[in-house]
Amino acid sequence: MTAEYKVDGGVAVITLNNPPVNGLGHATRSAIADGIRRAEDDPQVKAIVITGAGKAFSGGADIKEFNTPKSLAEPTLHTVLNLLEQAGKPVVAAIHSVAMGGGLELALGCHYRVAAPGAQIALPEVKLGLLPGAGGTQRLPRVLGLEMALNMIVSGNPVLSEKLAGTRLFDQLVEGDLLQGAIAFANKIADVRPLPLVRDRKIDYPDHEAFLQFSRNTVKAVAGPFPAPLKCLEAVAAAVTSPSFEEGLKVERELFRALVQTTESKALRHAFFAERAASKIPDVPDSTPQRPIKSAAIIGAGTMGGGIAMNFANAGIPVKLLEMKQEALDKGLATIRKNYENSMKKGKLTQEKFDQRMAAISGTLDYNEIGQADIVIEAVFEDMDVKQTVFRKLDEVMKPGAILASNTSTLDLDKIAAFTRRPQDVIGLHFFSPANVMRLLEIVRGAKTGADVLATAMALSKKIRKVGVVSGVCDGFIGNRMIEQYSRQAGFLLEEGALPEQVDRAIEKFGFAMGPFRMGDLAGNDIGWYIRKRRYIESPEISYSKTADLLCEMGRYGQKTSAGWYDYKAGDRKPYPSQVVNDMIVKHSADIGVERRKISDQEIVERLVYALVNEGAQLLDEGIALRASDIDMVYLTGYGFPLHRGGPMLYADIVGLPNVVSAMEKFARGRHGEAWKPAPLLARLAAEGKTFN
Ligand code: T1G
Repeated sequence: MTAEYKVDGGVAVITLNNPPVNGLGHATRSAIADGIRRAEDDPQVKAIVITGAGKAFSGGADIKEFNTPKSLAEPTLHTVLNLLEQAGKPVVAAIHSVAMGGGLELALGCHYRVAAPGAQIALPEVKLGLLPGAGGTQRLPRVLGLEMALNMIVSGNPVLSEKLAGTRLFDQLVEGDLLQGAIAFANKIADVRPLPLVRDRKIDYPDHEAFLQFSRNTVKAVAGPFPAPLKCLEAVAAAVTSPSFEEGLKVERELFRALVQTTESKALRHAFFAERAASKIPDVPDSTPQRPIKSAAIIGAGTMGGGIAMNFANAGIPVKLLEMKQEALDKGLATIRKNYENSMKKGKLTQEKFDQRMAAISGTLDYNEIGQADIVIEAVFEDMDVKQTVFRKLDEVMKPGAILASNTSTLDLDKIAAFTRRPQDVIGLHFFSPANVMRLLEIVRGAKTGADVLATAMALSKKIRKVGVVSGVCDGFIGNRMIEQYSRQAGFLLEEGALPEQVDRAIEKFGFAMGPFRMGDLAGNDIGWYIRKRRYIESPEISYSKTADLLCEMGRYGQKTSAGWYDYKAGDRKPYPSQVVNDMIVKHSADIGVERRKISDQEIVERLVYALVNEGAQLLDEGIALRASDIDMVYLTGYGFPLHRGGPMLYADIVGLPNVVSAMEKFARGRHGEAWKPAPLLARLAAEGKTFN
């Protein structure tokens, strides 16, 4: 049973005990129902207290049960709530730490609620593409009022229990021992009748229609592709417009059922679990010892080095930046200061935090001053000779046990580790620009990287608020290896008839934050050019469109040269289609004898996204990526893949792998068809009617 029952004096105590957060799974719901029945049948019992063991009162419905028969098996949460409201003895919820979703709804079905301060109170279902499906949209407005309840439900954000102390949500705030306080409260109200029910309370809000209409417009404006926020609003509206509580509950149930089936909700639930699954490394258990990270050093104070340093300062870890020349160091520190000043101007950073963070960052020109750092991250030029010089030096100066990390985005980490006498201490920490903003951190595991170094890096990623995803060593790791195939298709599409603005518009309509050509202009087209030049030598068999090279030969590197795939005007980052570039593209098609044709947006999206899916499957086959959901996390947090589609691999699952493979077979009959050979895993899963996730 995942709830304990004991009687303390005349009070029955039901303690939820379903680690890690007392998710209201079927076994827990059954145990609560049993506890209520036992308490009802015991004449010694005058009152009932429900509380949670461990780190939560309850984190809500057990989302691991969603879309499985268990989530609908009796007793459902509705049934448990009916048992609570029909009990003949008072039930007191004793809340601490976390009361979220179904957990808060459970408490709202009790007659009374007492809380410890500091508890996170929320109905976060909207963040999973859902709405509170166990009466939360009907009961919360009855204790907090229409506006506060609507804000909490549409935003899904937690509010601390002490902030709600003065409302009807909590009958008492308990300092000190919560259970003792709750039992004392239960004894005090044991004989009070009638038993108060939240459902019987009225919501008085004069002219609620005007407020609801205003709220609808506001929510519509910010909901984007997600249906849940507006459905949340309609459910809360039903609390004030329905003729009875039961009617309102019916509206909530219908809206919930509609949402739980949406692909947007499946995508959000998938992302929720994918983020947590990514921190699990199969052969590195949670018990693996970690190395303490109390200080850091960064080699290189450029864009990446500065951004990386900010992550450490933000997490309160002192960090020292090393540069070769004073002016480069000064420039790097000045850039960091400016970034923090901008955040302060936007009200995102207090002066106190600004001072703390700036105090945590220092600079030096002397390698000997960084020797005692627990971790050093190299963020210098992407060239193996430069990496060799730096890692040889680090091997000399860093204390034994220091972690030596490289921020390399494509180079062979095993080669870099071999520049040192301590390959077990070497790891890749691939940040994404801007490093202080992008949440993705590819943690590149070298052949010799120690398990403790890996465990430390994963824990560090959480501490600096990144999503750490483990990658094996290959050219481009996970993200860049896949974007390579995406970029190849983008180039071929130009040769066959599309223009940059059509490709970007099509994929941005699909939901990408930015299409490949706008992205190239932002990141710098010369970066890809430099990598392709290396590729032409290393892997001459791989064909690329020449358009990107021709563009660079025209000196059009992108925004940094005020001209790239698009034209730019001074002081304006808006991309304008470029006649010069489009003429170059059309001429190039003629030069290579390709007859341009009209290409549909659908073909553009399929070729760009399925190129990612196929390479992702290849990465799984090779063991570079541990799981499909890791690949989805890489794309959701590092490449602007639309969250409402859940990542390339989930998107392929939802489209259906056989459909993906048949589209690829069509492309395989076209130009550069060799690029469309299905990865063995993809072909196998499609043939077996299975999915990646
Ligand atoms: N069900 C099952 N497992 C859950 C869970 C849940 N509701 N919430 C968290 N976990 C797991 C999580 O996967 C991880 O597992 C571990 O707990 C620690 O989580 C009817 C239908 C509660 C604030 O949306 O916001 O109720 O990786 O790393 O930082 O209306 O988890 O260890 O194996 O996040 O301390 C609504 C979601 C559900 C709450 C704790 N509830 N959870 O944060 O730990 S829908 C939520 C959170 C619902 C009803 C509807 C956070 C947390 P593992 P963690 P944390």
